[in-house]
Order: sequence, then C-alpha cells, then structure tokens
Amino acid sequence: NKARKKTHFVCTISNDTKEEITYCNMPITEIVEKKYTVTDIIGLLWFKQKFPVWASNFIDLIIKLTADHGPAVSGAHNTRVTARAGKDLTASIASGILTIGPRFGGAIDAAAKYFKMAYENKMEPEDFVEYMKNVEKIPIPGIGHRIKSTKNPDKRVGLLKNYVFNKFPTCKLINYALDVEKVTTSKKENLILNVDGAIGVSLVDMFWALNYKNKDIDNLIQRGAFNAFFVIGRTIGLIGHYLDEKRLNMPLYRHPVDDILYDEESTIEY
Ligand code: Q5B
Repeated sequence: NKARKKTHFVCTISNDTKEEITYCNMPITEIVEKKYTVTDIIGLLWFKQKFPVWASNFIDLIIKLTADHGPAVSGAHNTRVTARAGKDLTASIASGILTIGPRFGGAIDAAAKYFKMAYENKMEPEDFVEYMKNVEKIPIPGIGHRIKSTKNPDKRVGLLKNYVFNKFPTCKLINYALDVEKVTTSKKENLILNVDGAIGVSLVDMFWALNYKNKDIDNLIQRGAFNAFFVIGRTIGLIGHYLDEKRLNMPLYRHPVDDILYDEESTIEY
C-alpha cells in the first residue's frame, strides 16, 4: 500500500494525516500523558528515538547553556541591528542565526569530526595539534575563545564537564580533548576547550554510549546535526534580543564613523 503511488516527498518523522499528529508514531496525546520533555521531542524528531534520561537531560543542559551569551556576540549583534532597521521577528532572528558558523557557535560538528578522527587514529595530543596546523592548516575547531581563558574559565564548559563526568557511561573523547587543551593552553592561555568543543566531543561520547555505529555518528556530523544544538539553544536568546530592541523602541543603528578606519589608499594583496 505504501508503494501505491510514487510520491515527491518521503517523511519518516511525523504524520499529520491521522486523527492527531504523531511524532515517530507516537500520538501527541500520549507524548503529553507520558510527560515527554522538549528534549525528548528533539530525540524523536531529530534522531527518531526516545533517549534515556541521562542523554535527554544532557541535551536540556546544552540548550540552557547555549541560550545566550550577551549582546556583543555575532548572532545577538546581527539580530539587534536588523531589529533596529525595522525588520520583523523572523528576519531579525534569521540574520542572527546566519552568523552561526565555523568561528561562532557552529564549530561543534567540526570539533566532533577532528577530535574523533584524532582519537580513532590514536594520535598523541601534541601530534594532533601539529597535524591541524601543518596538514589541515585550520584553527582547531572547538579550541580558543575571544574572552575566556585559563585565567577566566568558561563556567559553561565547567558545567558540561561536570555533567559528563558524573552521568555519562563513557567519557573517552572529552578526556582526549582535555589532553589536547593542555597542549594548546601551554602555548596561549585563551586556547581552551571552548563551549562548541566541549559540546561536540561530549555528543560523540553520548552517541558512543547509545551504541551508535561510527558510520552513523560521522553521517550526523557531516549533515550538521551537532551544530543544530547550538542553533536551537541560541535561537531562544536571539528572540530575547529582538524583543528587547522592540521593547526599548530603539532607533535605526548606524555604526560610529570614528570606529571605522577609512583607508582608500591602501593596496590590497590578492
Ligand atoms: N589560534 C574562537 O580567536 C576564535 C586557535 C588557534 C590553534 C585554534 C578562534 C577560533 C576555532 C573555532 C571555534 C567557537 C575565533 C568559539 C563560540 C560561542 C560563544 C562566542 C562568544 C558564544 C577566537 C590568535 C592566535 C593565532 C591563531 C591562534 C586561535 N584559535 N590556534 N587552534 N583553535 N577557534 N569557534 O581570539 O600565532 O598569533 O597567528 O577560530 O571553536 O563561538 O562568547 O564570543 O556562546 O556566543 O580572535 O562562546 O580561537 O584569535 O583568531 O586572532 O588567533 O591564536 O592561530 O596565532 P581570537 P585569532 P598566531 S565559541
């Protein structure tokens, strides 16, 4: 019956054609009766499974800790500037979300990918740091922060580590990443395992403990599924920044010209 007619789309996560919507075959009435949390729903709709409580609560922690990091970061700044240009909620938060990428908030997948690769290949932490510098020639994703350092530790990373070490069945990749951090912070104090890095390696540990195959974890990473946790968390904050701008009735933003170096004479090397 399923193959009766060729369809343009296939949906394997939800169904709105029955009496009530189902998420992964479970009617929403049952979801409500069984007191599923928002993170349980993420499990169903993103990964097609109900996670055990320790994993579901870890996702809850990620969302809480990534919800906001103040008005100065790229995403919140863009959202505020867009709101002040008179745009609506969706446009303003979209402009904030669009800044999430390799340098800001969107280093989770790449951190998971490279730390996992290094661990699986039994690379010594020093060798991994050299490999990223000389072979990949990119900053190590998940390492480094603009304002956080060994002298000004990121509490969010401390809370994530605390949860993982107390609740996870295995902590292999986070332990490896912390060994790498020892190498990078010995070079420069702000080259800490940052919030993206801590989330990325912990999610690999989580999926390993949930018996996901390496191939499946790699596919999730390649599709951007780990960055999705930052996107969902930070969207909460971006909405807050948008509403704050509107509440305060702030005018159009124009950047102060004394904060711009006008240098038309300079030559550019291509
Ligand atoms: N160096 C994050 O850089 C930042 C290095 C490194 C080796 C590294 C940088 C980086 C990887 C991407 C990443 C997530 C751009 C960050 C986040 C969420 C957030 C944001 C918030 C929130 C900061 C100066 C010197 C240079 C570099 C070397 C730097 N990083 N070497 N591996 N990873 N990290 N992003 O301070 O010899 O002087 O040329 O790209 O994980 O986004 O709160 O702000 O919640 O919103 O601007 O927390 O680390 O320094 O790039 O000028 O580098 O350090 O090679 O060496 P900075 P740069 P040299 S969490």
